[in-house]
Amino acid sequence: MVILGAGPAGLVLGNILVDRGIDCVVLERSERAHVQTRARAGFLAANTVRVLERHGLADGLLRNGRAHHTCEFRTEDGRFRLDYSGLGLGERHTVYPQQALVADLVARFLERGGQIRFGTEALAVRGADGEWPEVEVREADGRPGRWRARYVAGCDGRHGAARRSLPPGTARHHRDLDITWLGLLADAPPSMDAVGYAVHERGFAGHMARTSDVTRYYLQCEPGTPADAWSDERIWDELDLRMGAAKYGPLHRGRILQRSVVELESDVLEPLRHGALFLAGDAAALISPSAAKGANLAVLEAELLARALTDALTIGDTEGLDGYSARCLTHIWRAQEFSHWMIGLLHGRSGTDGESLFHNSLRRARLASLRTSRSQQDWFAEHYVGV
Ligand code: RFL
Repeated sequence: MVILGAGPAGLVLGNILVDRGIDCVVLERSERAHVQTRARAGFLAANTVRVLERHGLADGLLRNGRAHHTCEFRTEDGRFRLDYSGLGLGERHTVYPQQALVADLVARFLERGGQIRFGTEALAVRGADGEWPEVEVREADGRPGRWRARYVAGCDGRHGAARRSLPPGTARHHRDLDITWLGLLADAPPSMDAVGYAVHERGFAGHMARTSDVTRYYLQCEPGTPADAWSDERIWDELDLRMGAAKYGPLHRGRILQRSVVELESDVLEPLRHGALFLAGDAAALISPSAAKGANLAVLEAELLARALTDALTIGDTEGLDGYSARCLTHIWRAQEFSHWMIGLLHGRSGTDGESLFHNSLRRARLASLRTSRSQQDWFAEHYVGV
């Protein structure tokens, strides 16, 4: 078995397969130090934690992760909090930085006897419609190479080789939202004990804890804004303004450790199987980070694929592989639906034309329902923390 990519999808898949005695190699373009320090997600859904626990992959997050169950909306009509552990299915998130999870998964995979080829870039998957597909690679020493396997899992993200190797005619459902965020990692403790969502006429601002010393912030900006366009001071002033620091208390400031431009964009490939090539994680579908679903879907899909591959490779039962794409797509589309609902909730429009005014009034009504309707809050909680 060849797995492309050592992110959450590829590493969960690899860990489960190796644990079941299936020989597999992970080909990863980057170096180990890079994948173990790449800060991205942090909010793991209850189901994700259950999957990781089931396969002996949750020691680190159970030891060092922190339970999280409240979000706070700050709007033109005041602020309100939802404790989602008391709503919907009564579940909560575990906050654990994605890079820490990846480091745990790499260590466990190697302990279990798995092989990871860091610095090895997959270039193309050939012959996926045959029995033994091949992956063409550039090895760590720069030389070309080939890996053959009974199956290939494309867990190499949105720009990976798996997507590039799909046959013509693969459907790509795509939506570009024309909304841009600055994704910021601040060397500062969280400023509140909740995820903060500020809906402001100047744009969206978000606050999400990562560790006791590091906090993620998002700041909506004009599309095309370069990551370094704003000074640290301007960033903090703008966050203060949008999050209503004058009214609700100042934010804990600190050095901005990392900044990236996040274009809100979603896509889903269909189907997720092409012969012996299977897609999982961001390679299968890209989901904007507004509802923190990407890493959670990656883990869920990895478990489904691992089960199906184990049945195929150990007892020759291919029913799971045949149903893999349809099963995952059901989860993916539900997550996309909720993520787009969140995008509509969190972003206003700046124009004064009829369309913008209508959008902003709908958004306000949606927030009012969420503030006052228990059934709406239950619905929100179930989808917010679930995958
Ligand atoms: P990854 O993590 O991108 O891993 C793919 C791996 O493949 C490697 N690769 C290749 N290797 C070999 N050959 C090639 N040709 C290759 N091309 C790429 C890459 O180096 C990499 O190591 O994909 P995976 O495993 O599918 O996991 C998906 C998640 O990483 C992603 O969905 C989340 O980070 C999204 N996301 C969030 N998801 C959540 O569930 N909760 C969150 O709170 C959350 N916050 C976020 C996020 C994504 C963000 N960014 C990246 C926009 C916050 C941010 C800022």
